[in-house]
Amino acid sequence: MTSIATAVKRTFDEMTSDQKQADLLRDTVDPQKDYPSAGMTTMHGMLIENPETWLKATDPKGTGPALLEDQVALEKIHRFDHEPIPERIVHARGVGAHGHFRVFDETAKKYTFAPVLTDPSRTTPVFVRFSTVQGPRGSADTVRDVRGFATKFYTPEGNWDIVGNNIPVFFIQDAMQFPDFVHAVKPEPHNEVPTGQSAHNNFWDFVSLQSQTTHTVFWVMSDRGIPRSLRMMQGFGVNTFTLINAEGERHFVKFHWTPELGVHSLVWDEALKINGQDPDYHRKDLEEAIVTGAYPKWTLGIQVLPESREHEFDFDILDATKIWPEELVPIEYIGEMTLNRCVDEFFAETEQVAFCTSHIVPGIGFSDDPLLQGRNFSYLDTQQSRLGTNWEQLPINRPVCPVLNHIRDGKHQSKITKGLNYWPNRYNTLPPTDGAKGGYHEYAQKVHGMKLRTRAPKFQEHFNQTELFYNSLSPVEKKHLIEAISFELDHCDDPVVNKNAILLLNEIDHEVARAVAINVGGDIPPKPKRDSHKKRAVRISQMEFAPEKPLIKSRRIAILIDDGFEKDAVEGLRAAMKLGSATTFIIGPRRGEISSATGTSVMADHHFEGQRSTLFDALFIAPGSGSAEKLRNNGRVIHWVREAFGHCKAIGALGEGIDVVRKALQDVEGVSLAPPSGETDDVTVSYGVVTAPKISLLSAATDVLMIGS
Ligand code: HDD
Repeated sequence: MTSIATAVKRTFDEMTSDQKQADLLRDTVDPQKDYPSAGMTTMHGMLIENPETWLKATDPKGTGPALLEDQVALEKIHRFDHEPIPERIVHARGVGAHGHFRVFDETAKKYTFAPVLTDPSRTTPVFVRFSTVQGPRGSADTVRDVRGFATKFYTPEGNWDIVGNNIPVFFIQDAMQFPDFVHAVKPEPHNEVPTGQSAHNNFWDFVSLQSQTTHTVFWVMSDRGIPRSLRMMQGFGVNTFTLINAEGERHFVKFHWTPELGVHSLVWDEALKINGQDPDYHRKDLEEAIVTGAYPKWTLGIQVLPESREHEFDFDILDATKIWPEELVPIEYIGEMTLNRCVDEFFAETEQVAFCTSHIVPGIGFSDDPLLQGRNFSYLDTQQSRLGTNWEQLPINRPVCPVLNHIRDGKHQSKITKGLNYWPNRYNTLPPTDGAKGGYHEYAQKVHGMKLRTRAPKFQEHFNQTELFYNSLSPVEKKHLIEAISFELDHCDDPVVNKNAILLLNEIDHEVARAVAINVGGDIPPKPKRDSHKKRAVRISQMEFAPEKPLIKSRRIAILIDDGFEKDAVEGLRAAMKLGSATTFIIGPRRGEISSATGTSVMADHHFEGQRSTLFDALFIAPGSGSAEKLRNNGRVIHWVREAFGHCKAIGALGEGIDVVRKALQDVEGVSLAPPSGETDDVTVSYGVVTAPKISLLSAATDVLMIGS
């Protein structure tokens, strides 16, 4: 058997500059590599003779009762029975990845002395977990929901967690209401329906009675609630935190993650279909991007306000249902995060990772945001019940710096600490560290007041920013929002709920209320008393997040072929797409070799029935008369093209492939299938024209078709 020493050696050989990865390797075992000739053992290390058959009291025929004395069998079954741990009460379904964070320069030094935000020579390892909120662990990825975006920075000063979402505001202002809100959005208690959806009576009942929820409800009902990819969404810390600089001054701060690829969404019909076609769509998308080297990236931005400006606005800056509009408080972009490594084992890493808003490092502080104050308790508490007392010792959770204190024992204690377990002690071991030497020094905030269960006056206003959000959307985004609310209310069969919801919508925008009422058969409310302010804000519409230089990086392009296709055209397209870091997939009549017109063949990645157009960003129909003829007469292929067209995807075709598109779309009103004039080296991918690297093959062709928006 290969010795433990070999495993240890591998650990050190494989150490990387990523401190956290090196740390995790201490606990990572790869039996195939580390113990190639070892045999299976019990949990106490004894070699097992037969892991397949329970010990029996047999008769000569080999049958007989199983014996309870079989310790190997008992251990196997016992450990299996105890595999599940409580799933997260919210954000149960998630996917995680490793990466790193680096600041560009010392911009943030004005505000904080935290090296993670100010030292450009530092590379901080991170672990990010994305999640949906409502559904259980086994629910689908593309449901309409808020997405969690939680980041753990492993810094030498301790772990720092930003436990954020892809939406900058939250449903409620005070943590005391969280259990009610979660009970309302979760499946209804009598029948545990619906899974992964907010389209039900209880959710809309709660929100229609709580106008503070409207701002976030509008964000979720917009296209933000159905992201195309976890890599194409923003992240927000949501709560207001504070930064403390070397001079001891405090600033309020909001954290923003902005994706390199822009902000993109599915259309609702796609989202619904993908839920069934590939419930793991977002998980696989993240893995595919990392494995193919199209590493997801976000810049970290901060919105900062000195203490002196706290009361300057018509909203309270500590109210988590409000944004700080960028016109009022511009964002400073200070660093970049890259995700570049998938997990080795889902349970040990993604399931056991535990985030806490209370995990901060010197130079960063909390604020009196009442939602944050409650969160700081809840996360700590929930990890105890999910993972047990010593959850911070789990490899994915432990910091890269030493953890030294007099806290001891508890279930599953895995550290053996020598010496005394109390402070003060006669040896002066582990003395407290002064703020000047790096100890966490609490900011001397002035506190005075009465003990009251109350909310600050500006917390009472709930509609201005909801309207601001709606006004700032593009016409198509507004249309989607109205359709989304109409879908949700269609699933609420209690007339009281519908009536209240429509009345609440009316407070925000009469036209929205009217349109929804017509769709769901409700009464059209009279014009509201509140005067609309008609204001708009920048960078609310996701259309405003297109990258400066459009990208096709990581986009999935399906190339439809059949026997007799033109191989040069397909290979040329694939090469060109690869240059732009897009991924191409050959879809054919079978998953196997497909012969080209010249006799050579290519392997199809999938067959027409194995995948659907919904799973790709663009389609290309290969030229070649034999291929086109078969494709044209294949109902499923015609459906691929029509469906992709319906979802506003780019469709490209060359030569005879154009006839396939022509046939699929012949009866679609307003579609002109004339080849485009002029430049032909533009490749259009959904949600924006994207210039691909010059595709000489396409340019040289006489007959080229590109449709898309
Ligand atoms: Fe929370 C999980 C984000 C309000 C209580 N929350 C959780 C996760 C994210 C958020 C991303 C998943 C973390 C992971 O991947 O493990 N939560 C938010 C945001 C909020 C918010 C952005 C508003 C600003 N949460 C919030 C409140 C409470 C909680 C007000 C309770 C008072 N949240 C929890 C929790 C969870 C959680 C019950 C479940 C699992 C966990 O913590 O680790 O404690």
